[in-house]
Amino acid sequence: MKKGLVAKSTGSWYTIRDEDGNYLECRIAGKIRLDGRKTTNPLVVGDYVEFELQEGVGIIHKIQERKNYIIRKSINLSKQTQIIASNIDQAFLIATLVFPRTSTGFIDRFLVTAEAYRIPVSIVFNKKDLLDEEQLIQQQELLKIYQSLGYTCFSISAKNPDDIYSLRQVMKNNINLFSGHSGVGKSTLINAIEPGLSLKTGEISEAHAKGKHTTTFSELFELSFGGFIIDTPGIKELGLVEMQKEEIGHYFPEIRQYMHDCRFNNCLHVNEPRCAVREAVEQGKINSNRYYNYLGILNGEEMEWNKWETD
Ligand SMILES: Nc1nc2c(ncn2[C@@H]2O[C@H](COP(=O)(O)OP(=O)(O)OP(=O)(O)O)[C@@H](O)[C@H]2O)c(=O)[nH]1
Ligand SMILES: [Mg+2]
Ligand SMILES: [Zn+2]
Repeated sequence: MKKGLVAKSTGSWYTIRDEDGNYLECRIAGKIRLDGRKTTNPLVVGDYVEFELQEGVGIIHKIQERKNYIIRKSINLSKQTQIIASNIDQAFLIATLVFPRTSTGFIDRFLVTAEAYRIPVSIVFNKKDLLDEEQLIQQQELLKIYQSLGYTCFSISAKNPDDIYSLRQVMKNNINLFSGHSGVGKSTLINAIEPGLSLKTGEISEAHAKGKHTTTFSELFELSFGGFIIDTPGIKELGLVEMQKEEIGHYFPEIRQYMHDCRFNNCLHVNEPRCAVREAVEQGKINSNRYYNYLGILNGEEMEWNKWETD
């Protein structure tokens, strides 16, 4: 049996990278055992599989247990869950203040999802070249907040070679995931990082200042300087999956820091008496926008400023 890594999945066919670096088209054997969860996609980019060749076609017999994954639920429609990618060393959340706008609600949901599997996240604020003075100040403030929580942040433009150089340095020899809304520049950045790839990129719609979902399948690419990068389709919304209410606070580093001083050990930090987290919010030790986003996640709601309307 040969071993390989899922580089692309288009439904019934999978592109597998074998251990020698060759790419092969494969299908799943009828009897493969996948975990019981109902996801739209049984095998995902980043999965390690075992397969055999039968007349030039690979047949996948086994999937190795996933070290981690990023999973989401569509909030509006079917509530089906989808695994975006697995076995990631680090995730890059590509965000933009304008064209399109990424809300902090979306950022915080992404961070929570990644924290749940201890996937390190860097936040990459892209399209710096499009910001006016006031927006630059806003962005600096966001950077300060997230850096103080321990997240690596970048403020970059895909057009600036020095910025691309700094991204290459941190990506080297890792399996890196790029995620974020449509149109934030994921594929553009990957093209700049690895110029040979020539990935398709799309315009931003003038009317809505939103992307047009140019990338339609996740795909893993080799980096010539070492490691891999996974480009993904833009996501509109990020419904959280497999999370208990009591867990959510653990995935906010600043709430985690104060929660042990709450009077009740099952405190959800909403309106319980002697809640150390609320106290920290009142004293300005916890950013109130982050706290509101926590409440939004806790209530399972998209709060007004979190809303990401469909195109
Ligand atoms: N001005 C400016 N434009 C950028 C920058 N980065 C990307 N763009 C533009 O933004 C548009 C969308 O870029 P894409 O790379 O297609 O975005 P994406 O995140 O891959 O979008 P999906 O594949 O739809 O998820 C393109 O017109 C890019 O040229 C940047 O730093 N500055
Ligand atoms: Mg793209
Ligand atoms: Zn509390």
